[in-house]
Parts: sequence; C-alpha cells; structure tokens
Amino acid sequence: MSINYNEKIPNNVDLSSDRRLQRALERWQPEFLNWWEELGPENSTDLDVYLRTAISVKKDGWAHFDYVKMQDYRWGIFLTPSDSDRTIDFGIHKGQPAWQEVPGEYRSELRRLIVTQGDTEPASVEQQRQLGRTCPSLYDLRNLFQVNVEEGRHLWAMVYLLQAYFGRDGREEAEALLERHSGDPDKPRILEAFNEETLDWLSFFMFTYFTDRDGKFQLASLAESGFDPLARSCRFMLTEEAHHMFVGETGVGRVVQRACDLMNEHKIRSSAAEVEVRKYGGIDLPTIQKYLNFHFSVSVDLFGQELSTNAATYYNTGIKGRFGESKINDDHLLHDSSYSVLELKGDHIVKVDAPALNAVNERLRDDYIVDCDIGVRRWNKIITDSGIDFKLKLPHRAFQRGIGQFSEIQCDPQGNIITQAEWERRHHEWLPTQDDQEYIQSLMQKVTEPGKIAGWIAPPKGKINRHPFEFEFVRFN
Ligand code: BYC
Ligand code: FE
Ligand code: FE
Repeated sequence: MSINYNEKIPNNVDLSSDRRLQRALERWQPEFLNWWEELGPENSTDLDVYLRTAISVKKDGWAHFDYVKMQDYRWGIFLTPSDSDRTIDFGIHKGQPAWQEVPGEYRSELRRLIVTQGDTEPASVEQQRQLGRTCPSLYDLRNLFQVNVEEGRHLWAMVYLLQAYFGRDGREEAEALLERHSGDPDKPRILEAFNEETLDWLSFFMFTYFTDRDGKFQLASLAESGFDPLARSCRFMLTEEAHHMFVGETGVGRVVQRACDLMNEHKIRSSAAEVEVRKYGGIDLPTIQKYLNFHFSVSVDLFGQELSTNAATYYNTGIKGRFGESKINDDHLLHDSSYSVLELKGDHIVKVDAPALNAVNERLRDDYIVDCDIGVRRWNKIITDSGIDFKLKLPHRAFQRGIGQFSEIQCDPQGNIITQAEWERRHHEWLPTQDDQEYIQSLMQKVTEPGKIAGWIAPPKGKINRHPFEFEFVRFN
C-alpha cells in the first residue's frame, strides 16, 4: 500500500503490473499537463510554492511539505487500503462482497456518476485560474494553489477509475474531461455551479466553504459505494477535501473579523455599516451576507431534485449510499420507510412524507445544510465577540433555486413565497448587485510581500506546517 514515487505516475495501485493501463495513463498525462498549462493557475509556471504532497494513505503523516513548481507536483493515484472482507452496506445487494470490477448491469450509471464527479474537479481549477492576480497575501496565494493542485489530483482519481475499469468508453470520457471547460458556451462543464467564474477572493472563500462542501457530501456518499475502487478513491479524496473547506471557513471568518475590527476602530453602528465600512476599505457584513446567499443557493442546487428516481436507483442498486451510511440505524433498504421533505403546495411550502428511497438526494441536502450552519455559527461568534449586533444566516433552501421544485417560484431568504414583481424589486437586497461586485473587485489588489496583507481581510491565526503567516509561502523567480 506504500506509494511508489519512482514511477512516472506516483501510485499505490501497483500500476507497473498492468502495462496496458500504465500506457493509457501515460498517454493521458501529457494532455493533463497541457490542460494545466493552458487553463490552470495563470502565470504560475515560475513560482516555487510551499505545498503539501501526499506520500502515504495512512491517517497520520500522509503529507510532505516542500517548495515545488506546480507543474512538477506529483499528481498520482492513491486509494485507501483495501479491506478484502468488505461487504455492501445497503440496497438490494446488502451483505454481498463489494465489487472489485464494474457489474455489467450498473456500468452506465457508475460511469455517469464518476464522470460527473470528475468533471467538477478541473472545472473548479478553471474557475479560479485568475485569482493569483489579486491575492491578498502570500499565505492565501499558497492556499489557492494547494486547493488547485489537489483538485487536479481528484481529476486523476476519477480518470484512473475510468481508464482502469471502463475500457474504451472510459478512455473517451477521460479525454472529454479535458475538453469540456468551465463557462464554454459549446462544451460547458456538466453542473451549473461549475460554469460561473470565480472573480474575487470573497467568492473564492464562499466557494470553498459551500461548494467544496458539496464535494464532501457527494464524496462521502460515493465512499459508501458497492464498487470498491470508487469507495476507496473517494475516501482518500476526503482527507484532502478537509483543507479546502478550512480555507473557506477561515477565509470568510477573516473577512468578517476585519469588518468587525473596522467597525470597532471607527465606532461604526450596524445600521450604517455598508457605507461606513466601505469607506475604510473593508467588506461590510450585509455584503458578506449577500455573497453567502448566492453561494449557498447555487451549492444547494448541486444535490439534484428533491425526489429523484435516479437517486433511488443509485441507492437501491448499491452504487451510491447516504452520508454516514453505516452509522444510520435502519434497514439500509428503504423499501417501506418514509422521509420528510419540503414540498410546494400552491403558494405554501409544506412538510410531507415521501418514500425514503426517492428522497435520498434531499436527505443528503439536509445533512449538508446542517454542516453549513456550523461555520455560520463560528462566523457569528466572531461578530458577537467583537460586541457587534449582527447575525449571518443561511437563506431558506427554497431561495433562488435553479434545480428542483422551488426553481418554479421566487421566495425571500426567509422562505416566504413572493411574486416575480416583488423579486425584481427586492433581489438586490439579497444578492450581490453589480455595484457590490464592482466594489469587491476594486478591493482586489495583489499583495505579495511576506507578512503583508490586504486591507479587507484579517491575517490568519493558524500556521501551515508550523510556519507562521510571515513565512515566504511562494517564491517568485
Ligand atoms: N445541474 O434525478 P436528479 C465537488 C439533472 S462537488 C444540472 O436529481 P441525479 C467539487 C440530472 O442530471 C461534488 N443538471 O439527478 C466541489 C438529471 O438529468 P436527466 C460533485 C442537474 O442524477 C468544489 C435531472 O436533472 N459530485 O466535488 O440524482 C470544487 C434529474 O435530476 C443538476 C457529484 O455531483 C445540476 N445541479 O443528479 C471541486 C456526484 N442536478 O437524467 C469539486 C455525482 C440534477 O433527467 N453526481 N440535474 O437527464 C450525482 O450524484 C448526481 O448526478 C447529482 C444529482 C447529485 C448531481
Ligand atoms: Fe475535489
Ligand atoms: Fe475540493
């Protein structure tokens, strides 16, 4: 299970014993590097970046830190160790040995899920490619690049599965993952949230907090899969994912902190925050709330329809489970159980019981929302500890939806259904306006002197591998 770093493609799957697969992946590797060169982080080829690289799949000590050029990052294939006795935990195959090969009857569903997952990884790198231009500090620049190389590795993880287990059409899908591009009108990325550009760092922090967290929940469900190589790939991806959400949570937290510090320093009252905090170059709390509303609602869409026959099939056939499947105390079949979901009834949103099997997307969304709220509470603690009277809040799940039944209506962040006319009149109160975006954009100025930071964000409290904020995390050559 140790990682072989002597090979062209680092791996712990004994790649050299399968010459055909090795050759296929070695053919894909230069295409990946070309893609990285073209659509990865802009103007980054000469930089030495203090990055962590996976060197083991064990829980402790899996990462090694050093300066690397990103194009020399050791992208590779790492699966958590196999447990030869593993059985499937749910669905009609419950109790049977986990599959080591793709079952013929589930081939197209599995391929579709792997492709959808794989598609998001390079998409996020494409979305974030210009952020290096405007980094608020070297520490943040390094974190951006760390997230980017790891999303690149997540692409590798899915491409390995496609090439190793799906033969010719798997190879074609692997190519297509480099051909679709975020925001491309002809060949867009599959899921809508991955076609929006990430233009500023507040959006980046919101994205890594809310959208990478969708990654956490989707990967956790796929980590339950009866298809063992998929489960093991996703488990290892989850260890890397934690850092991405950390970047998001602490990033937003530091913007909140700075807003509060400015309010206290200049004795600004909450009611006048927007204008006043901006006068001093900070991002006011109401604007942070608008960005939160946007990124939360876009991410909530990523869970699909509330009631989904696709999701029911994935669950029933054992290819995608629920979050924490093995810890749930029920029959893991869901044939006779129900689950409470919100439903649109005329102009009201009501709770109804739905067949649990059809509601697994919604259940995952529920788990996700609970998790999102934890960070919001931490941000609110920063605000309260600063003695300021303001509360950030997740909007209602029906707010500004593009997928699912609520996409048919408009509602306010509290979940009250409103008319289209009222939406037109008031959405600027809830979502970033052109003005807000221009203001945020005006703050985005590159700061790259070690120990210095932009005026709209507080420095971090934590360290990276024992190195404080002042460390030279990126060297320009
Ligand atoms: N956009 O039955 P439903 C990450 C379509 S993030 C566009 O609910 P299902 C990351 C759907 O295709 C994690 N279309 O669908 C984060 C279907 O079409 P058909 C990504 C959508 O199959 C940050 C129809 O609507 N991983 O890793 O249950 C940085 C019916 O809907 C959308 C995954 O998503 C949408 N949002 O789909 C980097 C895991 N939602 O069949 C990385 C894999 C639904 O009528 N994907 N549709 O033509 C899945 O598990 C599922 O495909 C979905 C839901 C959860 C996306
Ligand atoms: Fe990822
Ligand atoms: Fe991520």
